[in-house]
Amino acid sequence: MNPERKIRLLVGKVGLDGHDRGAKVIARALRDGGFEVIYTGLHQTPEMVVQTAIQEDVDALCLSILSGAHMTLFPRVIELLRAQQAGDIKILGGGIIPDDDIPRLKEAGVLEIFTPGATLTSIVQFVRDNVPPRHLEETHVQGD
Ligand code: B12
Repeated sequence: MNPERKIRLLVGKVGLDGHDRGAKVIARALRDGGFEVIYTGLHQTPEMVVQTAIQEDVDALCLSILSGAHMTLFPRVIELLRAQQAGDIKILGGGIIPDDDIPRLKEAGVLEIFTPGATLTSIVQFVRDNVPPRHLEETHVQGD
């Protein structure tokens, strides 16, 4: 693997939530920020999003949830990632998420949550500072 490769991100929408404006805004901002971005589209199951994240070998999964189902969907996604030895994929989240839920989501394994008013610059900077490439150990050439 090329150690210079761009950080790869999956922007995902899980559940019945039809609010996709924020996800699209975030996907565009991250792409403009220099990352490789894949967007799942609406109405994915946690299983589908996790499968895509693994197949696309992303460094972080960026979930946008405005439906109120975050306390069910985030932990389920994390559980599925860990079950498939992909628990090192970072999870970022955003959307309509009450302040009281944020510490509990972080305890469950979400790296950071961004709510309405978060600037796109701060989100891009957070990814730069906190999402390292996975699989760095694979950069060793056999015989080294
Ligand atoms: C526009 C809107 C709609 C549009 C959606 C259009 C679309 N294609 O997205 C329409 C009219 C379709 C709609 C419908 C409904 N809506 Co509506 N909608 C809104 C509204 C007014 C704005 C959402 C928005 O687009 N904001 C602009 C984007 C850019 O902001 P954002 O998504 O919040 O993203 C920012 C941050 O949250 C963060 N972020 C978001 N995701 C992510 C992800 C990552 C990884 C990161 C890092 C950051 C991040 O970064 C962004 C920049 O700051 C909100 C109220 C509000 N003020 O938020 C209600 C709101 C979300 N809707 C609500 C509801 C209830 C509904 C309906 C159920 C209403 C109904 N009874 O029919 C339906 C559900 C439809 C469905 N199938 O899901 C509620 C949700 C309540 C809750 N979760 O507790 C809200 C909060 C209104 C309210 N105050 O009650 N809605």
